[in-house]
Amino acid sequence: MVYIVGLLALVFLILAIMVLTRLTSVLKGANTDETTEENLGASASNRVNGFLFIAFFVLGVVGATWSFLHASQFFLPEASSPHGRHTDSLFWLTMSIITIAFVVTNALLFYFAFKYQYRKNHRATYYPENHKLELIWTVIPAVVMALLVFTGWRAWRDITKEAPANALNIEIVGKQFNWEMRYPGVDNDKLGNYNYKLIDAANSLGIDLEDEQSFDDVTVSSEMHIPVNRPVLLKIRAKDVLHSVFIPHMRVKMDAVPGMPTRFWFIADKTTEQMRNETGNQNFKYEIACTEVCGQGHFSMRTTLVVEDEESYNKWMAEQKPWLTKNPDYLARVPEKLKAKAAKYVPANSAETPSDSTAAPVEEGAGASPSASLR
Ligand SMILES: [Cu+2]
Repeated sequence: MVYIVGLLALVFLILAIMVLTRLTSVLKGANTDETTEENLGASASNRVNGFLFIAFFVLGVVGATWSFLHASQFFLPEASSPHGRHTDSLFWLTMSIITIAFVVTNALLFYFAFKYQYRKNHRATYYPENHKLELIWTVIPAVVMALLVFTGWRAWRDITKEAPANALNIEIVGKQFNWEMRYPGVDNDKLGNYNYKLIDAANSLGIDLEDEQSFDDVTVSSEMHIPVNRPVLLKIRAKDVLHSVFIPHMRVKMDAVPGMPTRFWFIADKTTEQMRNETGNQNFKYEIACTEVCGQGHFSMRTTLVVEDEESYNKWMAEQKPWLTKNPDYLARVPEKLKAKAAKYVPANSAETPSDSTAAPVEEGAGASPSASLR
């Protein structure tokens, strides 16, 4: 690789020197005698260069068109959310405008290089300024750009503003190298508080058990389930380094930043099943991936999003056990006045231990979990 770069650098250096020596000889010729042999040579090569400019432009347009059509197989799949379709329309609007502007300005650039090539006895017109022209090419792009930025800002505001009241709040936490999700549970639709200081081997999300909303919270790390046609608010966090939540079909993409919670709300309007029928691919799965290179295992940081009807979602949710149920030792962390409420989530046999011997819950738990020594 280094050799190729070095070789290319050498080739370009030689080319640059050749161009410079030619240029100085042409300039010298123009200054002294216009009919020298060298100058006539320059005129012929100008003609060749003029045609090359046109050829370069035509080849460039053909190449760019081919590359675009060839790459279309790698474009994002059809969107499965209203926000996604809106983003797509904004993207293609911007793309069309800049493509037209790019082709027109470059066509003129190359055409003028051809048209105004050196010709004997041909003098350039002195044309210092045209205010009207300058006004047109300043104001029109400025207005178009402002409109594009404004519509883009509105789309951004739509996904970051307050989610609708019936939104399902799901916390998604990135860490090296997987995603963990927390659901508000079946008994209330609120996520309990968290605190990074409470993170330990079992409580990987730092769930705060002093908040009674936490008791029924459910954690999942295999796949994310969401109901179709219902707003979903993702509350995004990261535990170690930067990650980024990317759900291509939903056009959801938001950084997960340690210490700075981010959010994104969207509505999925096609179930996984619907997509399987539409695409004819019975193995179709919505993907949640990380799009921030976050370390050696980054490539594996992906999970599946299951979009299903409300009924199957509720059924799936009912099958999940609250985090506290799976970690009964943590009942010791619940403040005394809330213990009765929390006990509901703890299996009967393990619930007895901490409540019967409140004097020594720490010792009881110490053997079972590394967390019990805290608080
Ligand atoms: Cu990553």
